[in-house]
Amino acid sequence: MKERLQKIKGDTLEKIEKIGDLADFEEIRIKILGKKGELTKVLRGMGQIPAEERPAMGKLANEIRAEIEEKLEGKRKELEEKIKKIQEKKESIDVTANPQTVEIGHRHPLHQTMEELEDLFLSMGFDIIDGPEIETVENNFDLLNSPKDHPSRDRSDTFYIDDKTVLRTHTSPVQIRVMKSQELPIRMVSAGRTFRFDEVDDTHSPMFHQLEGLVVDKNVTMANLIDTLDMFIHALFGKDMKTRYRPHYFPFTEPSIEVDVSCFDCKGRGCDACHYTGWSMELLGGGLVHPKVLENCGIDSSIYSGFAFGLGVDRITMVKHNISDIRLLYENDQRFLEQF
Ligand code: FA5
Repeated sequence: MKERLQKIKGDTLEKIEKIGDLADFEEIRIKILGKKGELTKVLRGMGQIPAEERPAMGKLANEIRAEIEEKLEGKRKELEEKIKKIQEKKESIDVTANPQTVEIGHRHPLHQTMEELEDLFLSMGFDIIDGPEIETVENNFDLLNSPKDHPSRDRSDTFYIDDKTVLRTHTSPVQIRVMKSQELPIRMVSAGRTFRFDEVDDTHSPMFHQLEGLVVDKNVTMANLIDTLDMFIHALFGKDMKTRYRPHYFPFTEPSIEVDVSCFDCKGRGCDACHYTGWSMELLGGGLVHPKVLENCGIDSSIYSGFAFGLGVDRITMVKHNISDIRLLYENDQRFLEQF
């Protein structure tokens, strides 16, 4: 019995020394001290040894058990300390480490222009209104006095959803929505996406952006329109920018105009970019709101008049940043976009 106890003690202390983790620890503890453990079995077998040897053997067995328990407890503390250190190392923050650089983006140049335009018109006393990109044919064409046979209504020019619904071809239907629902006088701008079946080239995209402007009040004249447009063009491009107002035709304005600004490259002297005309590409259309459109919205055209305009936001962005091709605005090449 004595030899057996000494062997258990020797083997166990050796194994405890080699314990590497808590799983090993638990395995060894159960193997020796568990219900069916080696030492437990010996202690349970005490009753079978001669009575005179029992006290000495019992004392030895208890001493060995206490020694093993003490060693195990020491090992447990050592393992827990080790785990704590690993955990602390994992969770600690090295304040001297190089910070990871996070690339912060910015608004797309088209949105920058749109916001700049909105701020400008806001400062001139205009309200900012939102309009839907999916419109009724009635608002997009009929109520804007665009006749049934107008080419812009053709299926080859317009994206139809069904016979009564289109992807709006311009922001002008917002005029109808506002005139029908708001009290007079009206002074509003509305910017957003527009869609046309246009062939893609350097100045045309099938999806582009417009900003609509509308003023309805008593005694509104062409002079008010031209003054407002001059003010915004000079605020956006600088006082030296020249403007040219050309007569034009829109079904919903009468009279109608189109507006050009001097070429940004040569400032009007004539160069390759402007084909030696001195003028940039066409930027916007406008005019006095057609009396029929006012009447369509329930406004008495013998008392009220109005002006309206529609700017091409993409083209204004191109002139502003000297961008030669509209496609660059839609390719999302970061090397291009990060310049703005
Ligand atoms: C219109 O869309 C009228 N609704 C503007 C208007 C509003 C007139 C209120 C009178 C009163 P237009 O089709 O010319 O007009 O387009 C206006 C501007 O949008 C153009 O001057 C141009 O700058 C821009 N634009 C037109 N088509 C495209 C296109 N495919 N890609 C990029 N820009 C375009």
